Amino acid sequence: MSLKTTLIFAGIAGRGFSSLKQGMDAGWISHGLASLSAAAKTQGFEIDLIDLRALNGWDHFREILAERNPDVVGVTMMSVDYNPARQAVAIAKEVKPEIVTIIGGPHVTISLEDSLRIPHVDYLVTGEGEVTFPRLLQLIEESDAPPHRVLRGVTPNLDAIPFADRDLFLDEWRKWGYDIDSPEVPFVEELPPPFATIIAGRGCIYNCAFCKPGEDYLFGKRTRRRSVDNVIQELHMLVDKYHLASFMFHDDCLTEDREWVMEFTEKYITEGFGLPFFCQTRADIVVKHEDMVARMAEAGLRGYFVGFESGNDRILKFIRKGTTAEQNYQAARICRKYGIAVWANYMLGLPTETKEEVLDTVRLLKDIDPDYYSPAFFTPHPGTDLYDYVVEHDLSRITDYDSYRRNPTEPKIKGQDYEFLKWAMSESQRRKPINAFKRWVRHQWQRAHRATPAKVMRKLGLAKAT
Ligand code: B12
Repeated sequence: MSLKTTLIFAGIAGRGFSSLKQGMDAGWISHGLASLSAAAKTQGFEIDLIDLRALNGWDHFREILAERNPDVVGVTMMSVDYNPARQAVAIAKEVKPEIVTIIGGPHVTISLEDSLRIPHVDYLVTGEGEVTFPRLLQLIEESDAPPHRVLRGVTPNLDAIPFADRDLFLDEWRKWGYDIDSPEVPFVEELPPPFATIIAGRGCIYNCAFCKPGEDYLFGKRTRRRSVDNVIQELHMLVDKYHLASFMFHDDCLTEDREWVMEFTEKYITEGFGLPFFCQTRADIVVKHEDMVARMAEAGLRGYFVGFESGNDRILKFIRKGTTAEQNYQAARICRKYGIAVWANYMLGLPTETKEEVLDTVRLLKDIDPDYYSPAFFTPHPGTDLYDYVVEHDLSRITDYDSYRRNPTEPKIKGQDYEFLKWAMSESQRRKPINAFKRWVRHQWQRAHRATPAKVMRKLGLAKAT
């Protein structure tokens, strides 16, 4: 086939150009693009990548694009990527007016009307792209392009699509002199390189008002998970090909499916993997399924991302989290019991939230003493019920797409005192001296003994040897 397609990763809203390898925003692949690439390559298409994080500016992009001279560009975008994605499309048409431009990703799906206003876009694909993107390339190649600009992606069978094309990113990064010894950049000491992220399923059964219904438009209301065997096969491939030493699941809430987790951990143990990993969970699940937590720790789980969100029950109810402050406290205790590091996700400055309620969250964080803090100023994202609430009540202070980025730097909504929130955010991360000391001892001990929770449990006779 002669059609040449360049995929463009425009994720520079956070750290800008020349940012590759700086933290998770700039050190991880886009599974969306890696999966589209794998699907299109399997059908014989020639695909490469331009990752804006590796370039030094827009002139550099212009130069590289002219050199590559693709027939088609495909750009992915979250809402936060709107400005660089729009700019990339405009430059592509400027460099080569006959180029075909296609955009897709969460923003296109969730805010289609807004995306339709982006100039110079030939096709917009909503939903998932593994089936529809190669089909569209085929039609473009046969000069039989569809008459409609908007195509709804056909939902793929997750076991039938090829594994994410990690080399799409690695090969590109290497071209720019980045010495890559790990498919992706590890971000915590529990997960040594070579490290990779992996996705076992798409969608989430919960209904949090800061996320839903937006994500349902992308993946549907229910979660679709790959079979355990398919995920195990990918892990074998990652170990063989990249000597994988640790990984994390990107799934919104891997632990929502207890049956899947039990089957996975059983096979993971039987097949002798033993690699440490992290995944996302919820406080209520940890509390209700302590046996599953224990099993995961035995298998190699070293850390949970927990969406604690708040230490106040009214706020937890307001955001439809479906958990309680008490469950947050209990979940942290259970994690500690099994030696599982806690990565605490939480938000400050929600609509209607009072200073007293913010202080409940500060207290929660001080008490649970997480290993890692991941705070945010509440940010209303298009397509979510809380976004609609903010619009209805005229509360938004977001004036540009760049403000959807992580790492709170600026006010997001009216009615909140951001000086106070900044103080609360730093106070929430100030450890009590006793906790700082306990943490230091724990880390020294783990380092000295190269101990994983699973090894410690086996030593203490709390788990079977594998
Ligand atoms: C991993 C992840 C991250 C990683 C990003 C890693 C990376 N390099 O991309 C990190 C942790 C850095 C991150 C950060 C943020 N994230 Co995030 N993240 C995710 C998560 C959990 C998984 C993404 C993923 O890999 N999905 C699986 C792949 C296969 O799906 P996909 O990317 O959507 O791609 C498919 C389709 O969209 C489509 N498609 C995508 N691109 C294209 C392009 C073309 C041409 C076509 C045809 C099709 C197509 O086909 C793909 C295959 O089916 C999602 C939730 C989720 N479950 O998806 C949130 C999600 C994408 N993140 C979100 C948000 C809000 C953020 C933050 C803004 C949060 C914050 N305030 O800090 C930051 C922004 C970071 C920044 N750039 O500054 C939102 C986006 C909502 C929106 N309206 O844009 C999501 C949907 C979560 C949610 N429900 O709120 N995130």
